[in-house]
Amino acid sequence: LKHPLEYSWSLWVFLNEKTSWEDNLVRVAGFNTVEDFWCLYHHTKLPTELKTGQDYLIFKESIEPIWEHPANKKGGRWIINFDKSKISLDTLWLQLTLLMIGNNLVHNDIVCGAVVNSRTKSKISLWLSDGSSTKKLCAVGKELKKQLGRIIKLNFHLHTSSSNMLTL
Ligand code: M7G
Repeated sequence: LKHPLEYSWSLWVFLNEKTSWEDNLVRVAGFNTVEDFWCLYHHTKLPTELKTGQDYLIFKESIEPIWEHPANKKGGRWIINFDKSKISLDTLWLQLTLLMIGNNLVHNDIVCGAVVNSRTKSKISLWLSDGSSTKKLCAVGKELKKQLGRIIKLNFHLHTSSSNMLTL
């Protein structure tokens, strides 16, 4: 017997090989049990093993990991700034993934997915569907701070804007 997750999820990779942004997005696999997640985890590279410019994206199965998708259109993301000397990108990514797929945050209904960008300055972010409810966004942000160690700062950006909407 496998242990079911509350939602079904997809792992995507952004390959950074093609000219058009969208052509780089590839859905790797789906999972909806704890066991299938770990199987996928052990068969894929760690974020730090990706090439610079590549991303991992884990999203609810019904949501494409793009701003244009209806679930993301009016939403935004918490960008997680952390102390790289105290926690590694790989560890933080795993911790965030487990919180998300385990339904261990708050307002799990507005959680769309999480992204790790392998860059010179790598980033991890959590995408939420409802950018209008400051109360809900902050509740999720505070929960992230409470549950993830070594977070320096959280910045919320709407997908439609590059400016900072909230800081925690
Ligand atoms: P990024 O990969 O999120 O961050 O966005 P980075 O600046 O650290 O690399 C880089 C660029 O990719 C954006 O400026 C857009 O041109 C494109 N891009 C990123 N996202 C997430 C999307 C998206 O959801 N839709 C579209 N159309 N382009 C995107």
